[in-house]
Amino acid sequence: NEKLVEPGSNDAITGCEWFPKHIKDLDICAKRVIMYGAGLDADHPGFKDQDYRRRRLMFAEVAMEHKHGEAIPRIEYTESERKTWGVIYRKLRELHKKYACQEFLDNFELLERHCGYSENNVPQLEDISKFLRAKTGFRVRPVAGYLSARDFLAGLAYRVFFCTQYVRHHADPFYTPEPDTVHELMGHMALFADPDFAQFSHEIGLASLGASEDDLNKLATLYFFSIEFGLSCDSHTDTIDTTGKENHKKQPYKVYGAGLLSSAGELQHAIEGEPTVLRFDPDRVVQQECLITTFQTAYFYTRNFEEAQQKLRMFTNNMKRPFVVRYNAYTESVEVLNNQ
Ligand code: NLE
Ligand code: FE2
Repeated sequence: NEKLVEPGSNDAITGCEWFPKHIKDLDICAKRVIMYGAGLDADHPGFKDQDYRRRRLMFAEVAMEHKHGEAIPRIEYTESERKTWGVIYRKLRELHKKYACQEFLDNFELLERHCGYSENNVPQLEDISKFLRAKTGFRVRPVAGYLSARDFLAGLAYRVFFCTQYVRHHADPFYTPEPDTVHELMGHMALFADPDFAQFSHEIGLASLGASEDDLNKLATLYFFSIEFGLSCDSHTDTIDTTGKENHKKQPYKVYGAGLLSSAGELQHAIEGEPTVLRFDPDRVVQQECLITTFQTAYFYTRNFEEAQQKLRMFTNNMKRPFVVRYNAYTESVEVLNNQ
């Protein structure tokens, strides 16, 4: 008696597109994988590797069978997977120390202390989920591949982050176009332990519930250029010349975006290369195209997460929805108000 809701279905309560009203409804979102999952595209480095494909099938099954409230199955990673993890871990930790923002570095140390993070061990989602819950109320659950932006962002409204559990193919350790557990664990997890960052993520999620197609795309773009590819810049060193031209060479940016912090290749490109770096102004950000198989050509920065939060709020306040949502943390559900 699985509940299935087709993507694009109308919502009985609001008349807008269906969205989860209770954290348990994320079981529906989690199943609607749109890319990769068990089947791999022909240009994926693991496409011709039969062992890798079999392995991915197993991960897809684990994710598809998972239900809200259950313990996340522990994975016994293979020697090859642990080796890939180790190679990336060593490389990234060096780069993190130079380029990651302080909140990331501090929380990463906690992950090393409490969640089994080390170059010799791929940490388990269940341990991280417990840790994050105690810090900010965030938790993770396994997912088989890419979800639609709508399903993915809905998770954030409930402080739930959908996490892949498989390891990228060993042929390409320093950049992968699809999320994998290295991206989630090395890139995302640390900042979900930061209260301001958690709040920012939660608010993007809430704004996405029942949003119009157009607004949803804008929110997905804001998510992309902050949580995935965001830079920060301490106020003391923030210098913008009067011509309004922002020169990244004057500004020692720090990185907080997970897509950068999990990719040695793109992290170096973002800081040592000469990409365009602009202020995170939502009206400008939403015009930028999200590139998912190549490095970004532009990145956006805020002074800190509080500023990102303020700017996001100004933006979402102007979004039109024929109802108001209120998150109830006691019942882990969303109340729909003033529905017209
Ligand atoms: N490009 C990232 C990496 O190689 O870790 C993954 C990005 C997933 C959105
Ligand atoms: Fe990600």
